[in-house]
Amino acid sequence: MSLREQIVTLREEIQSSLNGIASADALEAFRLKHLVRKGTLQGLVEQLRTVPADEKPLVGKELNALKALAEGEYERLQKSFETKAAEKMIDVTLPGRDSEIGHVHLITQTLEELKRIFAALGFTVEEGPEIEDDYHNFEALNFAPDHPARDMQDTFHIDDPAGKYILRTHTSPVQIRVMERQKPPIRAIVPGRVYRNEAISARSHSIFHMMEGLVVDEGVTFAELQGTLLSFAKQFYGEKSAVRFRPSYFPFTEPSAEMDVTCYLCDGKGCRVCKGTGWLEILGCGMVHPNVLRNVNIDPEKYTGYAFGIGIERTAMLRSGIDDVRLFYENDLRVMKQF
Ligand code: 2U9
Repeated sequence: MSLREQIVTLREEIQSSLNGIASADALEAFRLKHLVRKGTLQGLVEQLRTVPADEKPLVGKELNALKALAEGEYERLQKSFETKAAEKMIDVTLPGRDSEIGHVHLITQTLEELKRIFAALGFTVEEGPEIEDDYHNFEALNFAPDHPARDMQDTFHIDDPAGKYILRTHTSPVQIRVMERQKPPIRAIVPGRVYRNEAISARSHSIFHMMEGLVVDEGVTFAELQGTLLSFAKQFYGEKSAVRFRPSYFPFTEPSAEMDVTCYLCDGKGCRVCKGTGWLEILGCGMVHPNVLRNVNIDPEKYTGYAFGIGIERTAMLRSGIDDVRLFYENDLRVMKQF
């Protein structure tokens, strides 16, 4: 084979093996075969002596071009393997990356704390369905048939054939179910999610959480309600807290009241949060209406009861300084991480 033919053959071999080089080891094998002093290229260079003088410049040029190609490609591949190796190396001097650990949502934290306080006061925790019927959500609770809360506008209705089901607007139907299956003494709290068809704003949302309480037994009085809720307020808002009761109205309680607690931010002196009054409205309460007891076959002549309801979002907002309920449901980590 003439030297020119050998150059062509070697070029093909070099080119095809360059294409297949995928590791630093393969590249080293390539170098040892072609680029060292006893390698294929140098072997051809040595044969140049045997080429007739008039062909030498051309053949020499071709051989040089092949050498330049092989060496150039070798260097390019070597560099790329070096960068890949460097990228794989771990810099042990860099600070470690913390893995992010999630935590319980502020609404859940608030519910957990309320449950803990009332469990210590002897309350059991009860749960019930979020899809309710009109009877348990309204009728059994002494809502008049034409009460505005029963309006299609205020309540979410389920698209069922009988048109009977709704999303519960409060957790009170659960207490009805508890009394239907259990006779007094009853001492229960009911935390849960409720739904109202309201325009969503900073103050109200179509989904929110509440926790209600119910105590039914012989001889239960408004004084017992006051003592229990004062104990709760001191544990939740601080030992120094005082409470006051203002008359109110709910269909399911009579008499009904709103309970205020002294503003824990200004100790009752008046500030931005309590709007200068020194008091924060924190819950509604009252003595269970005799009609409600009758509806679940509990004799109101023998038994009395009290009940209360706490809005969780409102409670969490008061304590955390969050001023927009929508933030609870947007799950923006910049907000979530603060609580
Ligand atoms: C039964 C009998 C009585 C539950 C009560 C309130 C007062 C009350 C609101 C607080 C803020 C709901 O989240 S909120 O909008 N609740 O003011 N709730 S008494 O009374 C009951 C419940 C069930 C069988």
